[in-house]
Amino acid sequence: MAGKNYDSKDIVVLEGLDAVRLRPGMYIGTTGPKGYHHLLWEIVDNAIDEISNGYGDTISITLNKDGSATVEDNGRGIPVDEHPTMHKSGVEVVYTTLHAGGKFNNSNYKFSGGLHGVGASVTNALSKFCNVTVYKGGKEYFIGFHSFKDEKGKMHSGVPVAPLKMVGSTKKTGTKVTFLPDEEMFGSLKFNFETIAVRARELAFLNKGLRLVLKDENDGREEVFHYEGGISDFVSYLVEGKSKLFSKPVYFNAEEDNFDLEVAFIYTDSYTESSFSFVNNIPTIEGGTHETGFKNAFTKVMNAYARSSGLLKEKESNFLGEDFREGITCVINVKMTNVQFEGQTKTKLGNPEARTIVESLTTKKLTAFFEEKKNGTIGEVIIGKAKGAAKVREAAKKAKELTRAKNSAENFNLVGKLAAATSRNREQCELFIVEGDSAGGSAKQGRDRRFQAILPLRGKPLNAEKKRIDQVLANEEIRTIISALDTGIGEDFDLSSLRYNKVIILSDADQDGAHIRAILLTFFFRYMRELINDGHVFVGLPPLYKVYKKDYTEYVYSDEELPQAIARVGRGYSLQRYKGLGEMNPEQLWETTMDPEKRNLIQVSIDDAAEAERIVTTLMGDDIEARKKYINTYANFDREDDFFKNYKNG
Ligand code: 28G
Repeated sequence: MAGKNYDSKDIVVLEGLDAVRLRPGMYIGTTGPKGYHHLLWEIVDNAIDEISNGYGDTISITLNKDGSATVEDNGRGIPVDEHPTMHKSGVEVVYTTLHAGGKFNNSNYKFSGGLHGVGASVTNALSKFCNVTVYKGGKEYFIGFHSFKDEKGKMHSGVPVAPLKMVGSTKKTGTKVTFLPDEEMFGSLKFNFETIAVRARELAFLNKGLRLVLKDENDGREEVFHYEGGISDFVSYLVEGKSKLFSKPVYFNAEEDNFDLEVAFIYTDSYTESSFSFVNNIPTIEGGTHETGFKNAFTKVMNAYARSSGLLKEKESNFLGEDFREGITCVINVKMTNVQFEGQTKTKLGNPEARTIVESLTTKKLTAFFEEKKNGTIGEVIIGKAKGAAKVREAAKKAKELTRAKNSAENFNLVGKLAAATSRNREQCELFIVEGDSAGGSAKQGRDRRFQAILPLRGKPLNAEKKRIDQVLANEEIRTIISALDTGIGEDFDLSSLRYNKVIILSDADQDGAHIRAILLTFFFRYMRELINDGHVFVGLPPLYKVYKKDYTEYVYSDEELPQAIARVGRGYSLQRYKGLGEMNPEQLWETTMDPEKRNLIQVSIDDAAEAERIVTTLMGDDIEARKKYINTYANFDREDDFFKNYKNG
């Protein structure tokens, strides 16, 4: 490091690639689907870095027929000349040098300079093969890596097959990488087009102008993600199909010594806030200093505007930040160096300077925005929304206190519908929320009362998406659920008070049942999100058919399985189609849907908060056309969805 003194932070310890196979969790978190796709994102990240630096504009991701993936960019191409001390080509250095401890202990490795490309070696280490082609200076170069066991059975990870070789001439520049995750590490996992598309779209939103082409050679599918509007387009995408309070998102960007800020927001007629923030393309799910800085500035600027425009009188008190954020859909995008992540899932930005910089840049840009006369109506719309929110805030406070008063006579009555479990051991207790009184009755009789509690729902619970919190809490079905779980809601939510380890939604396998399920999930998503994030929410799958003969019965849970089941039962079978849970007697309900040994549960998860938000608002919002379109494109919503993770015999 010329012209610079070494200090301890510059010393990086290097390890062999075999370390990655010994402790994959250290480097990719898990060897499940997330970790599998992580191998791809490590490579794509490097391509994005190159393009962010101003070289090239296009990245293609191709899923090949042999299960491998190819990533190609049109940047400068990874350096091919010999590394001064390691005596290998730059490419080989990038693909075989591992930085000790792994990225999961060292989340600020990017945008910190000098470590460009550290993740590629992790992908190489966990791949069966990894082929790299570099187009540079009129030449095409190739190097292949592979992982294998030697005669003694010892593993060798990511070893070059031969040194980098010049293989031809070319006019283009860039890098192309093809790799196959090793089934030795990942079993039979495969790349998932949808999973990749969601993240690719997000990356295209976050990196304005970037063109991301996603192809699947297995079925010819191709999608191109390219947004000249960047996060402004992201916000429009998130509110697609919802009623907006003004036509296009407010957008601003600003920078200050090595710190880039970009913000876009719009308002809809909903009553909830949906903000998403990112740092260096990584979602900061737990928020952090950048979000705080933005919120502080936003509240200050809006209150100042409300005063100066006369919409807030002298004797009236300021609006709260939450008043201004009712109905907002907002994306905050930060690029900075030396990132520090904190929090339970390391998705909270900790850098104190991010708060002050975002706060001052936002204040400056937003103030200027509202000083422009043509933007006045937007300010007025936001303040109008805040006025309504502030009014309801007081009423809601009272309603909330009511649900918290655990011993009140009213709550006692509500919980009266609940058939409680006898066990006091919360770890093993389950709550079934069951559609309809008759199914509720069967569930009460069929259950194992030691650990299973039943809460029958009479009518449809209220759609939380369309209501303010005071109305949500006025709904009896919802209040019953809140009382039964005992966690409180919203900001008061306390997971440690949860009475049931599993909360299982049981509704009919028809449109009405799907609607009730969606309403309940929306409620949990809005007011008890941690319940979902911590893995407590499940959807129970009742059977669709019973195929039987005198002495033999099979229950069938999907249309696809029906022909095989019929074949297994054989000649002379009878077929019963279940239209609802209510058609099953208590024993059947236990056997097919409630018995932990036999039942099928889907664990509800939120893999991608922004996409989940879109699904929830699209499905539960007002725009019926958009909802129909969504349901038609994702026709399998009923049984399996990206939103749900299949979870057998949970
Ligand atoms: C297609 C799949 C993934 C990349 C570049 C370009 C440069 C680079 C990448 O440098 C720093 C230097 C040698 C190890 C930088 C090219 C400066 C000048 C680059 C990619 C560290 C890495 N010319 N494009 N890395 N090296 N694309 N796409 O990985 O010693 S990585």
